[in-house]
Amino acid sequence: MLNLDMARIFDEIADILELKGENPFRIRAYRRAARTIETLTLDLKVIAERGGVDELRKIPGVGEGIAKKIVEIAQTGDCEKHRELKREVPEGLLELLSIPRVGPKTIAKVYQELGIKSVAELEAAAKAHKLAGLPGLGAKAEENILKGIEQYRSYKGRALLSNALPYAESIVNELKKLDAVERITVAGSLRRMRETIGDIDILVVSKRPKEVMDAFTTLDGVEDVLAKGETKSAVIIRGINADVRVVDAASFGAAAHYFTGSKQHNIRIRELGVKKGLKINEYGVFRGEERIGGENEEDVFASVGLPYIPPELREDRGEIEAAKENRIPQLVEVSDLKGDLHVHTKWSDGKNSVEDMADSAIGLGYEYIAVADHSPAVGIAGGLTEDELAPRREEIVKANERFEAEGTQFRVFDAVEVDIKSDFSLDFPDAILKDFDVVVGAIHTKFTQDRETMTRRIVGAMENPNVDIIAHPTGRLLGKRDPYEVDMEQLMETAKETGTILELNSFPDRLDLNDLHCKMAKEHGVLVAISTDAHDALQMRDVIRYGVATARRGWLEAKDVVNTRGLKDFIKVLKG
Ligand code: DGT
Ligand code: CA
Ligand code: CA
Repeated sequence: MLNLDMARIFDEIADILELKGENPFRIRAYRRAARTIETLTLDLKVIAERGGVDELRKIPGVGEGIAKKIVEIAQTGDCEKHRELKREVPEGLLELLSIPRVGPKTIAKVYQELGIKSVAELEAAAKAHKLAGLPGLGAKAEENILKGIEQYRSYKGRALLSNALPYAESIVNELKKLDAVERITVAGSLRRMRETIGDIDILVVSKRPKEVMDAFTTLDGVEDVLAKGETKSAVIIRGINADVRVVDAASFGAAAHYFTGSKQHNIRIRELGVKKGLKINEYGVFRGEERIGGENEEDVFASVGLPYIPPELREDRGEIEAAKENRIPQLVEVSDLKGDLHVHTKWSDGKNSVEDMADSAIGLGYEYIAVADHSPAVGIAGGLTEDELAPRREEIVKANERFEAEGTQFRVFDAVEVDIKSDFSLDFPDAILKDFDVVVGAIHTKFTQDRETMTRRIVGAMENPNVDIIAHPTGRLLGKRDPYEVDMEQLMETAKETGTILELNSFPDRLDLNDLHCKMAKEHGVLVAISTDAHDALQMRDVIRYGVATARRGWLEAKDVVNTRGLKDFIKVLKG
């Protein structure tokens, strides 16, 4: 039982309560618990066993009711409340909740009125215009539902990187404990750190494959064994497909290269091999019958005269040409970062105080953070009112005085995430904006304006000399909301002209800028800020790896990322 499994149970409870139209506060309590649990690094099962309810209640967002359920889940694998709720709703209905643009109220309505309980039934009813007659739904809603279903299908079967990576790491850690395992690596899209993952691919070197496969197919969380053999086994683990292949030591590097992909990259490498009279496949590099390499991945690249290419670049997006010319970038790493330029505190919708966030950042080895709480328009996020600006500023000044007194080289920037409104104005007047150290502009409303209007909103914000950074520039939520229409080329040009930084938001369902946009930014000479948008101190630490992974997929080096600069150099980059 991993923390993530517990989070999944609480999310499902919240889902069902939503379908039943229950009290929003109860629903929010389960969701909050799920989000907290997801990012905990402590093992909840261990805390539950050792400290019980009392110890669990010390975790923020975990009240008595939730704590009791955690103990129950730790002991039995599930809780009665969850089982009881699941009995109340038909199987397919929960799946409908994953469709973007379709809320629980609509689902409850179409179920009660028309008995709809599957995606296919919902689609058929929308196409036959049977929904338009229901109270509160119209032709527009039908159109929206059909679009949502289309979007849902395009993501279906793919997991967010953040959902797959912890499971893959736990599989690798478990299997590593076996004496029978000599070498092990993840491969596939996961090793390339794609934003979504079709399945988890793992490679093992072992002389006793049966032991490895026995262990793999009986791991905690395995829901189904799809295939079990000495060279390949496949399971469904916590809703995600995972395969393990056992290969010979002499083939490990070749197999790692082959199964890491991408397919397009592999094809290019194989063609280079053919030109040199070599056969390159998952077993090794061969000249005629003779194996000339394949134990290590480097062998494969060396056989075609190339230096090692990091997995994140293997998409046939120019990496082979770059390798030929010895231009493979020195990709940015988490340890290069010196600050986080977008975090929230209790002053808006964050969980922690300014000082808590700062202390946590110091623990990460950072030299600065920008606490960028929301502006008033983002009401649901507890946006800052003008009255709150002075006391908040005072708290920030105090924190900075403490660091100075202690001789800690650290600075909290008084920042704001100011809403870029649909009428092109910013949510605070310039007279207020100019007093912030860092201003982060962002769109949170009216995502459906046309491309020209959306572009003008952002360009206008960049042209404001007070705005330093544009947050999550395309507004997408993976699996939930498409990016809004925007002229990215124009954004890049204006960012360059105005010296505006573009954010790469590290939240696993945002990753916005995406990998391709990062590469564009680099080519335009636009600086990228890899920020977390953390709403608590643990998130600040835990989600940054996803942003860095995306930056690496976008070819970014430390010099392309503004928050790799030390405090003094960073200040010089700010406007004004
Ligand atoms: P995914 O799982 O859809 O997120 O993407 P991948 O890239 O992990 O793809 P997957 O799991 O189907 O296969 C793993 C790797 O195996 C893939 O990246 C490249 C390699 N591979 C699979 N099929 C082929 C193929 O037909 N030709 C070549 N050259 N490579 C292949
Ligand atoms: Ca895969
Ligand atoms: Ca696979």
